[in-house]
Amino acid sequence: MNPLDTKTKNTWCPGCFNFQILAGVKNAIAKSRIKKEDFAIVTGIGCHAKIFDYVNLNGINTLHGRVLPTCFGIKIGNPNLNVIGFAGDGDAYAEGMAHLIHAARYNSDIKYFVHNNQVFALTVGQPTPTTEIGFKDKTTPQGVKIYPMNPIKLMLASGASFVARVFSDVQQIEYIFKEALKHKGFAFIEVIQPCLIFHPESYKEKFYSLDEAKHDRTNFEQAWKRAQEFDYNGVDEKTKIPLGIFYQIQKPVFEEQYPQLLDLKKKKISWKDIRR
Ligand SMILES: Cc1ncc(C[n+]2csc(CCOP(=O)(O)OP(=O)(O)O)c2C)c(N)n1
Repeated sequence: MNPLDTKTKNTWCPGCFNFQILAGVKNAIAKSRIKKEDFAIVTGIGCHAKIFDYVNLNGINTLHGRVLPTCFGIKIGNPNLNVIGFAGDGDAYAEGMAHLIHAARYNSDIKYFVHNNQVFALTVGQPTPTTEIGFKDKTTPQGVKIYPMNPIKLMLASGASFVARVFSDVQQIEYIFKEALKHKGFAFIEVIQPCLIFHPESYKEKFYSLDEAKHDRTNFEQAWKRAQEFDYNGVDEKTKIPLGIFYQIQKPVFEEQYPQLLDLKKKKISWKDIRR
């Protein structure tokens, strides 16, 4: 058995793209050679959050919308931990929206994966802030009338130091997890994750990868331009959806600016000390 596996019965729908995310995360962690006990994971509430039960790592399955403050609490309690947050788009962009903006500002060394299926899936498919106009469910029989927000633009405007989008594909997750771990600071990763039941759009033929030779990820204007290519409001024959790292710069990291936290880092606290 893989040491990252758990015995919990998996209750995601058969074929759910969350399986791909899970496999990518496990592969990336195994290949990182970082010890299991040096990770902490935090999840919100929703289908995405079940990942907490399927990866054998320490952490907190927190309240809906509160993934980032929980990550931040863990990080400043023990800055040596690699803190990874997983949220749904409802979780991240509705209930947890204010935290997201401040996380980008703080630039604490947290890696944040948003499983964006453009619906509140666990509660059976209500629209979120990234659902397209016209989408119908029982709560919106006339269809959504409010234009969706663009999280990539929001993160750029909020000062995030690492902004990426990938599809829920094992290899893409592995790649971006590795890149995010290398990054010092807050890493925002949006994962396009079709919900087979309530929002099955896969956009597959619309994706293209940002060309690392042509796209300068340190250039804000280029990142902003690429971010505008997909506005989350459905697709037409002209739509192209960029995937990859839009933006990455080095900025002061929250934990490295406070002597108390630097001292804590030197102490190398372990989970055993906390459990005592
Ligand atoms: C504060 C609060 N509001 C609402 C809920 C009810 N609720 C539980 S799961 C969920 C949907 C989660 O959707 P999302 O975050 O997009 O994750 P997904 O299920 O799509 O992975 C909601 C609204 C809750 N648990 N707490």
